[in-house]
Amino acid sequence: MTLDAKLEELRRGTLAAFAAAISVEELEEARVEALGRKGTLASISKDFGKLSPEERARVGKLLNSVKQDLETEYESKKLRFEQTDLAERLAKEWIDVTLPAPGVRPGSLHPITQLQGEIEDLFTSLGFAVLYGPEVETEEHNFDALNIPATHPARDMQDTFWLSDGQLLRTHTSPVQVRGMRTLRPPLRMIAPGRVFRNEEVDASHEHTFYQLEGMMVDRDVSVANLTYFMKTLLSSIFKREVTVRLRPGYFPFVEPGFELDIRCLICNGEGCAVCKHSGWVELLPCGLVHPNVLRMSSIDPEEWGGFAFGLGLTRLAMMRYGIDDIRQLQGGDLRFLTQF
Ligand code: FA5
Repeated sequence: MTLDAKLEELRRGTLAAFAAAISVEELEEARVEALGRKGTLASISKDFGKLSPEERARVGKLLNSVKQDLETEYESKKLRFEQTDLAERLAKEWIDVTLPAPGVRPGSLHPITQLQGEIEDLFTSLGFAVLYGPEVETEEHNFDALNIPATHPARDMQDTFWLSDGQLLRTHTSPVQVRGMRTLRPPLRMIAPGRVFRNEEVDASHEHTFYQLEGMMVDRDVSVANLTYFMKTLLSSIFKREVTVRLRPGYFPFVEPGFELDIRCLICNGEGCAVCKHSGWVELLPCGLVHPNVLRMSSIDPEEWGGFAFGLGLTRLAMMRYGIDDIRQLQGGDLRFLTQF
């Protein structure tokens, strides 16, 4: 076989081997075999001495072109292997930097707990004690001692979960007023945050289990002016902005006179939405002056002492404060939602 033929054979054979290589190792093997120090090209070169000077120049050109072709093809295939390899590694090592870091995630307080803490701090600074009554209550504390005897139609206002032993799940935090009056004795200032239960149809603003915060002050010469002062102080501290409020007459057997303090809906700015039932107002804070019968039933003389009381809807207040348009979000325990606060 002539040297020309051997060189053409080497070019064809090696290009085919490069094309067939499925790994860098195979590619390298084919390169060493063709272009290595002891490779085919090196051994062909040994026969150069036998050629005439003209032939040597011609075949030398051919040899250089074969060598260059093979080296170029080798480099480009090697580069392709490296790129594929890199792409695979990147795909494998890809990380989502928006995912939470592994390990223990820090907990956070439920928005209602945060709000409760703030109100406790505020009222403590105003000289109020913080009381926590039981969730399972007696009928006497929840109703009778609050001027709601068994036959009173006001019992129907709070559809109650009764227990088989005659006790009940408290329907409001007002029974803690009774416990407070009986243990602290006047003059007294107390608040009582806690969970309450009603047999309610659940919707965007009603839950069967929700939170209230009761407040009570019993002293000499307590008037609606004192009540208004504390309510304004409370709302401006919570909302840290101007809120529009209105006082309506409201009926609760344990206060006289009784009021409903509504705030203009902060979800829709009063335009109407599911939370305010399209009225523009949200009922937040029933309140009033303590009924003389209630004082009497806790052995406090209404001739000497008077008081005010309020029952804040803590869950609804959290909705207004954080712009939450469905009460079920607060009760659902979904951490994706709750950890935003
Ligand atoms: C009472 O529970 C009275 N004990 C409040 C009171 C205390 C009046 C002291 C006077 C003096 P009412 O049923 O309106 O009242 O509930 C008080 C607040 O709890 C409401 O204004 C509302 O914000 C909230 N609330 C009532 N029902 C629900 C419910 N199903 N889901 C969420 N919040 C509710």
